[in-house]
Amino acid sequence: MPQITVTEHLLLHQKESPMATGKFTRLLNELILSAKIITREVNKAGLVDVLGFTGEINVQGEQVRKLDEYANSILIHRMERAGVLCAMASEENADLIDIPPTFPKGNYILIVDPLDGSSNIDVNINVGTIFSIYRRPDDNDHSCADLSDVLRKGSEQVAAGYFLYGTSTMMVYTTGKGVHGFTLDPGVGEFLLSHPDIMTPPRGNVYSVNESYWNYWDEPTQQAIMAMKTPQPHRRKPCSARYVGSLVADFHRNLLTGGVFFYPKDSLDPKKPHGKLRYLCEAAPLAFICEQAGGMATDGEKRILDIEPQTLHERVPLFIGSRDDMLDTMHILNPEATD
Ligand code: P6P
Repeated sequence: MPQITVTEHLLLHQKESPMATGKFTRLLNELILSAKIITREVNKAGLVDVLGFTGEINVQGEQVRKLDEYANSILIHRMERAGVLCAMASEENADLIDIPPTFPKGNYILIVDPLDGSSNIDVNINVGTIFSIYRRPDDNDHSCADLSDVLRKGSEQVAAGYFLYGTSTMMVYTTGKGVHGFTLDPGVGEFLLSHPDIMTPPRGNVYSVNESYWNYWDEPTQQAIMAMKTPQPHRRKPCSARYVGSLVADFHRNLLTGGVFFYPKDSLDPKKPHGKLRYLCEAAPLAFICEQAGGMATDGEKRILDIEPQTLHERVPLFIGSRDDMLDTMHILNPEATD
């Protein structure tokens, strides 16, 4: 495969993608630099004092780990001065992150989950950074951005992607013109094209869900999961259960080899009536990628990308993955719905 960097790939497709303006390329390059810095820290975790907790609790009510905070600070530091954003949001920050007046602004809005799956860091299991990019509706509006610029349907994203810190560091992203994967060559220090035009298989033999919540789910949800582990006309054997506990790792495996990931709402659990995953920094970007790769993503009733969030950290149930497996799942969850 030719050694094409992300930037070269973006420029190669510039004519197809109105997104690939100089500002957008700069935004992506700053994200890539942030990921390289985060990779360096993740790869030496355990050797230096970046494991464990900071002692703080984030807006999600979760204990903040040192690498969570480190990744968040790197992303904010690099992105706020890049001159491409009018606003930024992070899973780690309760409110919108304003761009300091000392820095030039742009028209893009960046939403990140700085280090998803961070509970796995201390045991050396893959973690990832998820990003979602919107463009301000009015290019000529240079006022400070507010929540109305950020609380947008996922279908309005101009780009989305993730970095996966694992056996190698990968970047997977879309600008609405297909999904492309790049692998970091540490020797060169560049992300090189390794997975062009990713299409997810229409069916897989894997399902990812945390079945410890079985008793909290309603019956249609239980039936949908039972169907994955029961032989079907199209599948003699039950699917294999694969659940890493890192959304990016489970999503990436299913994207490449086929399968579905479910994080249903807990009908009987007051703590998670809308599930655990966040719409803006997790469900919407992964849904954009999944649909671009030929898959499907819903909240169990509606297409994820059609949902308009009302709050910055809104949570949604997530059913996402291979198209035909998802159509079967949706039929079980909503038998009366027309296809
Ligand atoms: P549970 C990590 O905290 C995360 O947000 C996702 O990466 C992961 O898929 C999910 O939560 C795991 O949640 O409830 O199964 O432990």
